[in-house]
Amino acid sequence: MCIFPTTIKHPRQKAQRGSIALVALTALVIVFVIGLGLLTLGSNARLSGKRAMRLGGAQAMALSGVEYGYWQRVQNAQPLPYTGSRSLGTGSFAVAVTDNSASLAGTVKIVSTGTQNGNSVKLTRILSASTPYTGTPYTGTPISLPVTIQAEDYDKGGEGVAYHDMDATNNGGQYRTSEGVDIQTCTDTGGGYNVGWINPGEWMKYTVNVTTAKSYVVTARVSCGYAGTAVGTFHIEDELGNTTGTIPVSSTGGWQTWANVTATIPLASGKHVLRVYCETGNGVYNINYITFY
Ligand SMILES: [Ca+2]
Ligand SMILES: [Ca+2]
Repeated sequence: MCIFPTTIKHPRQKAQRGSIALVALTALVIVFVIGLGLLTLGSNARLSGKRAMRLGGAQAMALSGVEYGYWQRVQNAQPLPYTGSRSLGTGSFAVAVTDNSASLAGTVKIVSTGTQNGNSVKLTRILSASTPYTGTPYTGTPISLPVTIQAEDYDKGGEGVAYHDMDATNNGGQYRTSEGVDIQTCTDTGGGYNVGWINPGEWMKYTVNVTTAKSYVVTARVSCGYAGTAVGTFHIEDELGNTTGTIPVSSTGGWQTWANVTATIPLASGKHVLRVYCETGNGVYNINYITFY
């Protein structure tokens, strides 16, 4: 019977072998071992779970540092070697990115080290450096945060690079008429334009420069003309992925009736490429602008 880990042994089991009342004692021993085994197994599982949880958290944070280093090098085109640090939750991780020519050409070696809850973590990863981000800021200069970003001022670089849109036509016919993002005239306070006809899986990127590292309050100026309970959702990503979490948009009473929805996004200082990503809702909402303060 092998229902217990092979490492669990009871010291009395050997001592009691060969006893006259073999059958009775064996039965007793079996019952005892089962009890002890269950206790030991449960205790080990709890301890392992706690250790795994703590170490897993630290490793995840170190991994985030690695991803950050990779992004700084590849997406943000930092020259090598790159060294930096990344604050993540309660931990801070040093990141070093160097050429990995010693092993494989066209790859970078990233080492992330830090501590969390007393655990020292060092993570080394080799990643390909073959896909740098080629989009550029709409005005030619990264948008400096804190600031208001107009939705229609997404980066230059075209479909699949600076944005993704389901069709190549600008269905609103305004502002950037040769591109696929759908832009129309906006009658919200301040005028200008808004992005509309937004479908799940569509996205826009914005190259920003963060001068003050902090958790920014994100306020998106949105509208939704559906009268019912239709709800669309989107989120904003940085190099570490979905950072704001899902932001829902419900009816505002009209396609040019505007309201604010808010979230938060922690950003380290330096250059970032933010991506506004539509999760759900076929043309359910418009976006005029998004503020980061
Ligand atoms: Ca379109
Ligand atoms: Ca706008």
